[in-house]
Amino acid sequence: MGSVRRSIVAGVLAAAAGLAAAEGVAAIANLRESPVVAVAQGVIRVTPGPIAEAVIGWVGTKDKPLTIACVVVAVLAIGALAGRWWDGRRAWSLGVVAALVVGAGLAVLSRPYGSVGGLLACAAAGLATIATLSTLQKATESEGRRSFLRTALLLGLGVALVGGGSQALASRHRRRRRIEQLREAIPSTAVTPPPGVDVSEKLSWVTPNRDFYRIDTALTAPLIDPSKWRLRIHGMVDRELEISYDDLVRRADTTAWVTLCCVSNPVGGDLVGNALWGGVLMRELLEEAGVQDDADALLSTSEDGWTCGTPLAALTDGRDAMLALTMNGEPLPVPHGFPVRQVVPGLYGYVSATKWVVDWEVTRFADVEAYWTQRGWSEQGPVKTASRIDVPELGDVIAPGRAVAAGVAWRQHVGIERVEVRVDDGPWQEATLGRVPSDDTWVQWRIEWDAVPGQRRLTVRAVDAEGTVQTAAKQAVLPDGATGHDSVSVLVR
Ligand SMILES: Nc1nc2c(c(=O)[nH]1)N[C@H]1C(S)=C(S)[C@@H](COP(=O)(O)O)O[C@H]1N2
Ligand SMILES: [Mo]
Repeated sequence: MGSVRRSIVAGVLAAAAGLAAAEGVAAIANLRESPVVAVAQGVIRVTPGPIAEAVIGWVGTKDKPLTIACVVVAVLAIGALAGRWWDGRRAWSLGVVAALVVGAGLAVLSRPYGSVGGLLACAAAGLATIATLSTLQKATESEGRRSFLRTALLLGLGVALVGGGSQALASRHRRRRRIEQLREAIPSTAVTPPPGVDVSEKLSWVTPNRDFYRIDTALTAPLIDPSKWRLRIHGMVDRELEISYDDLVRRADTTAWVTLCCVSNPVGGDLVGNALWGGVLMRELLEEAGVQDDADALLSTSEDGWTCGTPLAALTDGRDAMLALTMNGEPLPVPHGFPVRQVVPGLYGYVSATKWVVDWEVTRFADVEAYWTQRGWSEQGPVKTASRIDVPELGDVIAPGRAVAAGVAWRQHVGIERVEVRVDDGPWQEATLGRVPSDDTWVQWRIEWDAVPGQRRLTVRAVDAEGTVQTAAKQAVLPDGATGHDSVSVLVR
């Protein structure tokens, strides 16, 4: 191995040793997240909205592991640089390592639970990196190439052991099991959908919890013990309140079917789901706190520091805006906000559906900016009319004759009056609609059409309960939700 390559290998190995040391300290100190995760969260936080959007559009919900992998690769690459400069430009090399440590330290401090332990883990990473570089250099100097390889292998083994061991030991895994046990101890109830909602055996009007889309900025879902959970209500209120989980359980008297969707859902996309939510109406708590006249916004914050601005009007106008404790009869799954989240019919999730919510500040839109608003998304996020074709699917080959098309349409809290489908550029034909318990859910549609041989394109559009026809104008998801008609091409043969 030439000396250049050797120095790069040494640098990568040293960076890996640093990562392993950081994980080790994080595990021993019971840190909630290691510096790597803190840095990855920092990356997510500073990523501009359009880029975040493009990445989610591209890799979907694999964005989380991908972000962590990018951070690890970047650290190893920077390590390679430090290794390259170790002989000859020592000061530069040390500078690179120091910059990495300081950067990670800042990321740790920027987290809502940044701690001394996190800083120690960063320092340990720096020390391990430098120690590895100097050990490898000494090995090479005293005995040459063979010794370098032997030492590098031994160090590599050590890194793998420490890194792997600390992952296994990490308190997060134990804590996850404990919170999961607490969650499972909460009774569930079986839920049956209202009659007539399903119009096709290929569709499910209820989205089972395990299939429900998940979108959030948390690399690791917050693990909250319900007995320790509190919601603090403050700001422009007559009385500050602090609510416990037991308070909510005692008061929980509302259930409602509500379809939740993401502003990042592209036309035809699946970032939308329908569930029965159970909990406490938000307006009851707001009334108890006494909202002052000139307030117009609720800024809610999650346990991991994500923020959301919701118009107070939507929370107090009588709709089923809820602090939800249950989802389809079960306590909320951890990734969906256990123990408590918000659900507000008619608004996209980013302006309404705070998961792991712990803080309510009654305020004014003029005075605050929430997480996604800071990144270019619209301040207000009413759901736009949307419709989707689920049957047939793209690329399906269909026999000529009578064929079935089916899907869903939604405009929560306004309702869908009609769904129309056309084949190629033919006339719009009215589909049959499934029943719905309220205007707050999606509605299924179904239609039979004459499949004539050839390549055929089906297009769908909805008309909302106000009589407005869903626009064909294509708009991207930024800044306030996509528009345009969903269509699917199939071969009839
Ligand atoms: N704490 C927290 N809550 C959050 C988010 C988040 O990033 N963090 N994302 C919101 C967005 S953008 C959407 S679309 C919904 C998604 O809820 P789900 O993951 O349960 O489907 O949660 C909302 N609540
Ligand atoms: Mo979203």
